[in-house]
Amino acid sequence: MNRMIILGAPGGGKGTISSKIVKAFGFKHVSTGDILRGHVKSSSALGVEAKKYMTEGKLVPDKLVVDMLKKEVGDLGNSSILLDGFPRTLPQAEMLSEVMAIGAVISLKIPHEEIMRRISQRWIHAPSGRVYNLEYKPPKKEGLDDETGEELTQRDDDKPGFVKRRLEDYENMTRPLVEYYQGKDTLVKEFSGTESDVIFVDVEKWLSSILK
Ligand code: G5P
Ligand code: MG
Repeated sequence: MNRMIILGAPGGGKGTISSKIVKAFGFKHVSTGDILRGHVKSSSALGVEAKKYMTEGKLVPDKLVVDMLKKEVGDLGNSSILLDGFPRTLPQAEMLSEVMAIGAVISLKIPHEEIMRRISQRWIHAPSGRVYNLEYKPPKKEGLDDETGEELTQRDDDKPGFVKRRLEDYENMTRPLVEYYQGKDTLVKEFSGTESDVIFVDVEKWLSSILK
């Protein structure tokens, strides 16, 4: 039970709820989006390739992401892992099953209108992946990261046209994974709502009951 996935549409609060799970249950948070943005920032070979897709909100090819993930989790030994943003397609899920057994899946179901509103207000600290929202979680000083004081930026793929495409890809390619895992020996629980703090109360209860 020490390997979990958090699934949910772009802007659905995966990162926000993951950081609460990490604090409460001590999982290591592995977000493929954050890792990919790190590669783009450092202009590694992978970053240069991934950028072509990411800036337009398209999924990065499966093989690139799977190889990256294998490297990332290979260094983590037996620690508890929470995968955020991976797997995103059926082939990724199949490849993941060869690397680790998934004990539980948290699936977030958030209305798309709420997501469009949130994303327009999102600012991030790119080096750490810390996420802010002008309305929900504003930085202490406008435009600056709370911990380092460095500048916050907006994500290229948060432009409204790209967000629409990301939501469609989620429905077509990622959401079917809920059924995929329901058909396996994996606990799957769906959480719906519009407020991450409220949703987390239920997530925490559920995790406390299954992680006993
Ligand atoms: P990412 O980085 O995985 P997405 O698109 O799946 O990107 P994203 O946008 O990071 O997901 P999230 O983590 O689900 O969203 O949501 P979040 O950041 O916590 O919350 C969104 C905003 O809402 C924030 O500003 C937050 O503060 C605010 N918020 C949260 N809760 C509330 C609330 O209750 N109320 C309010 N008002 N606001 C709230 O992937 C990026 C790209 O990387 C590539 C793809 O190109 C992808 O598009 N990629 C992959 N490609 C292929 N395969 C993979 N496995 C890939 N993984 C990444
Ligand atoms: Mg995220």
